[in-house]
Amino acid sequence: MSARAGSLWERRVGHVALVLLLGGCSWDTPMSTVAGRSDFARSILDVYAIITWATVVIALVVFGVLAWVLLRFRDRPGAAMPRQTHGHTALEIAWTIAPALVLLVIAIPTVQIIFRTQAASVSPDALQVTVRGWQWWWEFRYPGLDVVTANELYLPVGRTVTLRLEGPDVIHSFWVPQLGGKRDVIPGRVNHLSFTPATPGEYRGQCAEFCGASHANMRMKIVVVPPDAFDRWVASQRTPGLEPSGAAAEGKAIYARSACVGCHTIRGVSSGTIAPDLTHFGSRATFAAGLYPNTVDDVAAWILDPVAMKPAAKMPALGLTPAEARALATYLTGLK
Ligand code: HEC
Ligand SMILES: [Cu+2]
Repeated sequence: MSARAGSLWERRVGHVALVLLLGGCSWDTPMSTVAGRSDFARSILDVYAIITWATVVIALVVFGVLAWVLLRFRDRPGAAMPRQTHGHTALEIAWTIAPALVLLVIAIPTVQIIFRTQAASVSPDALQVTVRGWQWWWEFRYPGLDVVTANELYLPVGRTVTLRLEGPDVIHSFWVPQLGGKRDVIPGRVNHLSFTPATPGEYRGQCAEFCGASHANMRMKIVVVPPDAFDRWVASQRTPGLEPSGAAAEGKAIYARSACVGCHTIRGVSSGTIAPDLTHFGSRATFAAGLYPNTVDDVAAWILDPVAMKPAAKMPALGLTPAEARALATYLTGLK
C-alpha cells in the first residue's frame, strides 16, 4: 500500500517536472529568440538553422557508423579477433578534412551575418533613435523628431531604425529578442544597432548585462506600429499637454516646488536630465521600466517610496504626504 502511494507521489513530481521542463519549449513567447520579427532576428535564425541541420547530419553519420561498428564487430562465441589497423593515411586525411569542411559551412554564413549586422546603417532614411541605458531604466530620444520618452520605444513597421547606444553610468546591454541581437551599452563609447521591424506588435526587451541591484527590473517595451500610427504618435508627443485643473493643478504646483524638477523634465515646467522625461508620462502604459501599470494608485505609491517598489531605485523618497503624492500622480498620469 505504502509502496503504491510512494509511486503515485513520484509520478506527481515527475509530472510537475515535465510541465516545468516543457514550459521552456514554447515557441512564440514574448522573449522568444526563435520567433524573429525583424531582418536582424531572422538573419540570426538563418545561422541557427544552418548549424542545427549541419549538426543533425553529423549526428546521423556518427551514430550510424557507431551502430554499424557495434553490430558488425560484436563478440560472438568462437569469433576470431578482428583485423587490427595501425595507421591509415586515407582515414586520417579524411577526418582532418571533414571537420574543416564542417567549420567552413558554419563559419562563412556566420561571419557574413556578423559583418552585416554590425555595420551602422547606411540607409539615409533610417529612423535615428538615441538609446541611453541608465540604472535601471531606458531613455529613448528621437533627435530628428524632438521627442523624448522612457522605457517604451515606438517604431514604424518596415522602416530601418538605427539605434545609437549610449551608457551614461555603467555597462548595460540592449536586448529585444524578437527584433535583434544583444548590443552592449558602454560608458565612453557609442555602439550602433540597426534593424527593420517586420511585423507590428509589442515586443519585450530586457537589459542583458548585469548592472546592479535592479538589473532584472530594467525592462522595456518596443511598440511597432504602421507608419501612419507612428506619425500620429509623434504628433501627440510633440503637442504640449493641456493645462491641468483640479487635483492635477495642485499636483503640478507640488511638482514645481519639489526636488522633482532637479532630475525630471516636463517641458515648460522643469528640465532635469538624469531621470525619465515625464512630459507625456500619461501616454505610457507602464512605468519604472515596465514594472507597474500606469495608474494613479501605483504612481502615488511610487512617489511615496520608490525603493520599496524597485530595489535600489535612484529616486529618493521625498517625504511627501499621501495626499500630495496622490495629487502628483493625478497630474502625471494626466500628461498624455
Ligand atoms: C534624485 C533624482 C530624482 C528626484 C529628485 C525625483 N526623481 Fe523621479 N525618478 C528618478 C529616477 C532615476 C527614476 C527612474 C527609476 C527607475 O525606473 O529605475 C524616476 C522615476 C520616476 C517616475 C517613473 C517614470 C517612468 O516613466 O518610469 C515618476 C512618475 C517619477 N519619477 C516622479 C517623480 C516625482 C513626482 C518627483 C518629485 C516628488 C520625483 N520623481 C523626484 C529620479 C528622481
Ligand atoms: Cu542590466
